[in-house]
Amino acid sequence: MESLLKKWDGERVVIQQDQLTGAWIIIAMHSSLLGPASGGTRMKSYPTLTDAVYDATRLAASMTYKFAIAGMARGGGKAVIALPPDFEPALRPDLLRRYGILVRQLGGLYETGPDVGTSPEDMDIIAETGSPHVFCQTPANGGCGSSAEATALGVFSGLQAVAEQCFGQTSLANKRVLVQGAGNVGAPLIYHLLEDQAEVLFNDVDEATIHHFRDEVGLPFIPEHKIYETPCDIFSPCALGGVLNETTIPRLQCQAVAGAANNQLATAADADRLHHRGILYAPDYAINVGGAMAVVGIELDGWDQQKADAQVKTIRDSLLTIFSKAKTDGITTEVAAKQIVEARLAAQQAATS
Ligand code: PPY
Repeated sequence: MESLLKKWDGERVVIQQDQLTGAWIIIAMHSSLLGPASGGTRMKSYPTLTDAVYDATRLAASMTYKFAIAGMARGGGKAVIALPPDFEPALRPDLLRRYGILVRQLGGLYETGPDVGTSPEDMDIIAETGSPHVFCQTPANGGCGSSAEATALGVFSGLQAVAEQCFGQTSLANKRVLVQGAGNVGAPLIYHLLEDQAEVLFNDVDEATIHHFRDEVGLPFIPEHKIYETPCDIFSPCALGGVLNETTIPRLQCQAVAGAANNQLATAADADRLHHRGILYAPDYAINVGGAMAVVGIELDGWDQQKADAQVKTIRDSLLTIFSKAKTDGITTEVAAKQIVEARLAAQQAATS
């Protein structure tokens, strides 16, 4: 844990044990340079506390990069509520309220929203004690609700950039896209792709989701063990992170990887592995920022839906800029995106110091 925190370049981490449930609450605040550290609350079980802290710190750094690449005045943060394996669901609302108290005590240093394992309904509960630092409450509570549709629209716009870069076409028509994870973001993404005449293949682990897309929509279902070697034009990871690693990358049979999942690369070296295989990679934080953009724009800057959609669609241009910089400079897309982010952070640092 000590070496993990020493290596991390963020500002602070707050760790609190919830005595009544045995859950650990970890709030990682990576950067407040562009604005208050903001990002969702992930709620799940982890093998160890160190795994949970690792996830929170890495995800918080991604939020800094997301907001910076999208030109939003927000900093990066993320919270993890690491549940004990035998967690009793009836204790969940009170756990969320105690978490809300901690968020409010931080006084705006960290602002939260939904992530894997939490919903707009959970944000309503957190806001009972954590208000006003809670995004994405339900519309009934005055919030903008789920950001999944906006994330999917942004990923779709990113896929259009990939189609332009790789295949010289502005639509996804006739391109074979394998979507890994047809959940909150993957499902609306699949519908955008179908509307654009793409050929969609999918994988999921949830029986009802598999039934829907395989039997009702009629899409080919790719089982878990065949995902990485299934030939496709674009592989789109929309489930959990770490799927691009030294064992999966050599198996890929695609021209590009572009999807919604956070932290898709297991390590920094995996960007080089993709590059050496000639596979175009859309940096995850650049392509999946649509939800965060829409939420912040709508709830803080008063954007209407039309404005939010238009802004989210600028992800296409942002990716084309990254692809072109990578090509010109002979660097990976991951490094190109990182350089753009670092230049923006450095400019802000210079302006404020
Ligand atoms: C993400 O994009 O991963 C988020 O965490 C979205 C978000 C953005 C701002 C506040 C809360 C959640």
